[in-house]
Amino acid sequence: MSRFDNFIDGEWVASRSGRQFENRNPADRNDLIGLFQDSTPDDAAAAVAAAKRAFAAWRLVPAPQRGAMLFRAAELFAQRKEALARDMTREMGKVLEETRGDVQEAIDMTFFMAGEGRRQYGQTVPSELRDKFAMSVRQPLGVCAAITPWNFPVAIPSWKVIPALVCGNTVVLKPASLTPLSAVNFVKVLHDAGVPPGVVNLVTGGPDVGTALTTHADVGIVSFTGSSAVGRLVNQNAAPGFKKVHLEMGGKNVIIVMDDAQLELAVEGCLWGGFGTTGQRCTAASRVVVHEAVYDRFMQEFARRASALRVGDGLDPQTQMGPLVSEAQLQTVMRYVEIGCQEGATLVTGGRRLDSGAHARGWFHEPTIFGDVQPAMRIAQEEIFGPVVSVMRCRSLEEAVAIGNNVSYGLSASIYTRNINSAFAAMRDLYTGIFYVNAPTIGAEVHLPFGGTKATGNGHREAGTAALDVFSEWKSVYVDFSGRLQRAQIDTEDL
Ligand code: UN1
Repeated sequence: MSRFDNFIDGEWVASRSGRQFENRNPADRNDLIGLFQDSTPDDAAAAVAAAKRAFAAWRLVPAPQRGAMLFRAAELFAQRKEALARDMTREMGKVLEETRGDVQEAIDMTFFMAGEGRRQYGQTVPSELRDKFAMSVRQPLGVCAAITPWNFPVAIPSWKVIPALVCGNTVVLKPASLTPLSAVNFVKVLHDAGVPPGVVNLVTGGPDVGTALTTHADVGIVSFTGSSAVGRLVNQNAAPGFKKVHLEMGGKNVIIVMDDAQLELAVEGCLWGGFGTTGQRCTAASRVVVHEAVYDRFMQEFARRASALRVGDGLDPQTQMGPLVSEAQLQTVMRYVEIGCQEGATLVTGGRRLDSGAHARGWFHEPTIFGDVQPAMRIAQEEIFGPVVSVMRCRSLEEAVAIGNNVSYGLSASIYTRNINSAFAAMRDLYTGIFYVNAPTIGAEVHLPFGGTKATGNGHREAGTAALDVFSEWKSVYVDFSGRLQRAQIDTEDL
């Protein structure tokens, strides 16, 4: 039986609780992956203390040297890609092709951010006074608590930890309890790349650990990805201490299919956007709005293709869609299928749990499509985080955009059309953080900002150079070399 420890101050250590929790394969609950530390607030405090001590030296390591370490980490991620992907599929279920993509995202992010070691540009501006120099520089915030979800268990830690490090912060990572192995693998890469003890710490466990981190006086910034409900708690916990808080939360993303769309392409996009990662993405295309002129043709093909998807163990190369991550997630999906039926939507395909034969040991569900969905229905409003797509009709672009915007979330949206005017109008009018033309709502690249509006986020963006704004703050610096007191706004020279 493998037992995995926390990583604090460069050492693998057991929790003070003496307790562990199990990590099991969602495709086969008989497959016990290992035991992980069920940590306490004390463990979290020890990790914060280590990170605080390490910050004193880490902030002074020249940023290009921090970047050089991260270039090594990127190479190690690339070397270990296959092993990390296999571990990830085994612990959270998505198919191997996608877990390879998840690791690739971390590789890309790490190479990109390593380069920021030589940039992190500030501004130099002319002073309004003579013999005075004015500029702005980025400075780190101190200890960063990174709280990460199970659906992208290597990629999302990289979105947070890597930019935090290049900016000179130290980190305590608390991964979702469903994917601690990927977090262990992630931290090992950084350790092997030469990141010094205490600079990156890992504490596994439940909500107690999260609360300890988000309320700790020595944590300067919290970066969280997860549900909007938990994000609100994180925000509330962090508010009394005036911590900087970056939140990346739910989505109810829409694909609009216009009457002039390439239908085959739109169907492919909806399949990938709706059922990739078993629908467990914050960017998942869980809503599709189709022009009434092509609705029947679209639906026929979409349903045919969805029902043909092979559902199974993500490690099997034949599998196209893996299990749900946990029994609780499966139950949520089943509950929403019931809700959709009760609300009067048409169950076009799917709708059932798969639990016979090889499926009996895991948390499998059919790819499910509801048609004739009304925009106000719960299945069209609430994030399900599973393989359930709600399809609605529209009569015009304006109506489609209104439906698209009429949800509490605002992460990603897309339009399929061959009309450039429709594409630009939709791009301008859909109030989301990400927008696609003739592509599904998923597939963000690491060098552009990632995040959303409304209940999806709190105004920050990760990835791209926008991440530097999350993980650093500005210091404006004035150097007066006149040798006399010069008073800004007072000693104005007559022109
Ligand atoms: C998420 O859904 O939590 O754009 C992240 C995408 C991926 C990241 C998704 N690159 O779908």
